[in-house]
Amino acid sequence: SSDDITEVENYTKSKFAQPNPEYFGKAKGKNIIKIHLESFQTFLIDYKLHGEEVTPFLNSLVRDSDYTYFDNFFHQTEQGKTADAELIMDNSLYGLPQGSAFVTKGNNTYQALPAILHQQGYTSAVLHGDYKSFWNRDEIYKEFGVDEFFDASYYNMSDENVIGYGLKDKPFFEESIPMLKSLKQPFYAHLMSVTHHHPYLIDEEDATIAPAETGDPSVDRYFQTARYLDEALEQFINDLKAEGLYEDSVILLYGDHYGISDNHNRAMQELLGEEITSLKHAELQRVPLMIRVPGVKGQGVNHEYAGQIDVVPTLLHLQGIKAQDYILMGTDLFSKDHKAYVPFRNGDFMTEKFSKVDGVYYDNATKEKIEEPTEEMKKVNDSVMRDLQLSDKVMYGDLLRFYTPNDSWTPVDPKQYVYGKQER
Ligand code: GP9
Ligand code: MN
Repeated sequence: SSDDITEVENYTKSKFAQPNPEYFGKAKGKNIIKIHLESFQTFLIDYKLHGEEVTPFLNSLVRDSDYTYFDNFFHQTEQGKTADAELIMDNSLYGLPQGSAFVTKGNNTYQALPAILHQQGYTSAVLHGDYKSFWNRDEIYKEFGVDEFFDASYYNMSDENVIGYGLKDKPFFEESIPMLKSLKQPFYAHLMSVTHHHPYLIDEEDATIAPAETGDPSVDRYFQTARYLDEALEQFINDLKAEGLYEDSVILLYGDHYGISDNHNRAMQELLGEEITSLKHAELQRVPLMIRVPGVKGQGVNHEYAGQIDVVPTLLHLQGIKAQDYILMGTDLFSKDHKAYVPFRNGDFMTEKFSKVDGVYYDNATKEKIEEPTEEMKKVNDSVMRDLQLSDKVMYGDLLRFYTPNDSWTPVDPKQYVYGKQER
């Protein structure tokens, strides 16, 4: 009911983090190019296999003075995997404890980033080399207000172009360039790679690094598909530059979720040279976040503890849009008031100094279990529970139906959107 949404609104307003004036409005009117790094975990950054960098291009972005790289950024997904990452990163609401909200809450009302940006004159697009109905995208994107969905039907899906779940990353990024050029500017474009996906299949001619040698085949290939993605990205960034689409665009790269589950701890142990305890496994849930804002110097490596939930308020403030008008569970990464705790969907969490993993508190420095949590730990735990509980209330109750962000808000009309090439 509208009482319930008032409770949520009071909460999100109370945890609102004031924007940092050095960043507020700096990306107003700029194109936003958001790049999904499928199954990409942070441990790959600067990792060397057989004495070689696995992802030299992404490593170079970490050192590029235009970029800010968050090395303590975590995914917060559950069973919805990619779809959870998309939901969280476009809505600053959590996925559900079970199943995929994309599927079960695909007809809820949302006030998602594409719709918010639409109010500022933006066109939004998702580009992805799989078919539109996967994860129910073709339904929920309408609720998000995604203007164009370039799914597999727009790409050359011939046999030699496809492996695993869909189109190979190199042809995907290459064929995406004219689609980006066709968009009315400013645009918010979300490009989703897919080759670096379990079980990490790769054609021999695409493999430019030898597999690892743990004897666990999917783990061993994980490095080869990561290298392939890295090469595809380098090509894409070069193409954006050549087409004049790079210079004045925000570039954001993120990992959606882990690629190596805890079924592969033996192999991971061998690769990382340390035991994969429950705490270590939680620490491995880091995924990269890199952001480049034209005209703003990068910070190099930013060590703030943060999660996918924080991306929407960050982007809104870069646009000069007041994030407190919206129901958002995260806080702006560039704000000095950013809330530096990372809830996981099961109620565990991560902070710089301590964490809760499988319900047990740990001291991150000593790696020891903590029998009696401190007041500070209990406070973080309460905030985590509240975030998840109120987000669930919004999702299960479809509460954004009852919420009007501001006077100029026009609710999204899902009937206005049609996706897929054949139907046009
Ligand atoms: C498929 C792709 C994979 O379209 O996004 O989704 P995932 O299995 O990672 O959730
Ligand atoms: Mn995924």
